[in-house]
Amino acid sequence: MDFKRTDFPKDFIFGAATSAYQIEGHGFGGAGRTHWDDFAATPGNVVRAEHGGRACDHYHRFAQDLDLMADAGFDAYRFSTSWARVMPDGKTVNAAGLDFYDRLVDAMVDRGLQPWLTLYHWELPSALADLGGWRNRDVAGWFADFTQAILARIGDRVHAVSPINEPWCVSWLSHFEGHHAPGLRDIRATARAMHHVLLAHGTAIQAMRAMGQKNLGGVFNLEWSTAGDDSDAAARYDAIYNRFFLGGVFRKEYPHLVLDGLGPHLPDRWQDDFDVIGTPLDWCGINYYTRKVMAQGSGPWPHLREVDSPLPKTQMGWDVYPQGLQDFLVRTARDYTGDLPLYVTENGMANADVLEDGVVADGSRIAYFDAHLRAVQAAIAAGAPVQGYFAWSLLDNYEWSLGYEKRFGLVHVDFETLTRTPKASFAKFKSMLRPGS
Ligand code: IFM
Repeated sequence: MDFKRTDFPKDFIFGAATSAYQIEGHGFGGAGRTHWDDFAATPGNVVRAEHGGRACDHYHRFAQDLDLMADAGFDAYRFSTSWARVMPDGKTVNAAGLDFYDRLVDAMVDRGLQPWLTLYHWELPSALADLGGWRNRDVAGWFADFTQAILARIGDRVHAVSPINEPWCVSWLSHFEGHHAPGLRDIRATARAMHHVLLAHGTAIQAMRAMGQKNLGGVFNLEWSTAGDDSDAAARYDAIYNRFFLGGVFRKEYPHLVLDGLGPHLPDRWQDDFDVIGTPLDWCGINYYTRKVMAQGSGPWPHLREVDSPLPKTQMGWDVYPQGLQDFLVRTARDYTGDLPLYVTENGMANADVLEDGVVADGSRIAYFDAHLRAVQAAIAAGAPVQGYFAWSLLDNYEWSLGYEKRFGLVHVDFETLTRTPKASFAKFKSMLRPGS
């Protein structure tokens, strides 16, 4: 990973990303209960029933964490705001919550870091989950109110905004597979959540446009699917995971391979919502980690079966497949976004890191970043308008249902003492971004 800034286009930005519930410490500052607290409290849902109550204590240590961002020479910090911190019951403002994000954004600006805001990264207030959460169409209006409350306070200083991180995770992973809060396995709930998450995205974009907010985008997690047989299973997986969300936002259509299963369960007159869902954006963010090999399965729709793959794996058990990032960047521009700027808004790997004598030698993570940054260069050479790259994540943090065991950070966190130790991968970014420092 021996890049120079000049190996990337002029004005290409480098950043690192985090999210509120994963690092802040939700027990502090008057934040309300979230559906992740409920999910984690149910035995068996989360490794060791771990939750985000303290996490990395970023709530109190954010200055130190942003010093690390600046020390590495990053241009931008992608962070999120917790709905339940700002509105503990989902609707009423907690002044301490807004004050926290005000201080946080000031601290970014003071250090010369562009604040890249994600409004929602998964901590739905429990009070709204009780009203049906993402299954309830009213979520779009509640989310617009939250959006306005945040932007009225910090919108003057944020550089870019996206409403919702990874709509596939908010809907399919959480309502069909049951692996994330609220832990449902229900096709009807899934269809509604998938549609409503896009409706909420578009409603928030319109609310922000009305406030004069600039530089608005959407962030999609994409996972490549390789055919494991000669059926259309890989295309079905691709349609559910990737093309449903990109298609709704950029083409105002859902793929027929998804409608085959979800069509009967979508809300009435769903087609009428496409003008809101497809409200034009200023950029598109792609979160990319891995691929899967998919074949025809024998279970109910979507009849999918994952096939073992020979590729090297990360600590998550995910294939290392940088070609997928290159192909997604090129394909997204070609099929969905045209000349719109693309950003890799998350990319990174979990690794079983060991801290020894103050050093974390995470060579496999360095190799992962190296290969994926080369994939970005190849996509740019092929004409994809990629303008930035954010590593996931600045800190080791709460990896949702996998608790604190999976380490994605550039900076090691000791979850007993909360000591931060920059890893070798952090040093690599620093030598690229601040040569000779
Ligand atoms: O930790 C998550 C993050 O919250 C969303 N994108 C994927 C990361 C790794 O699983």
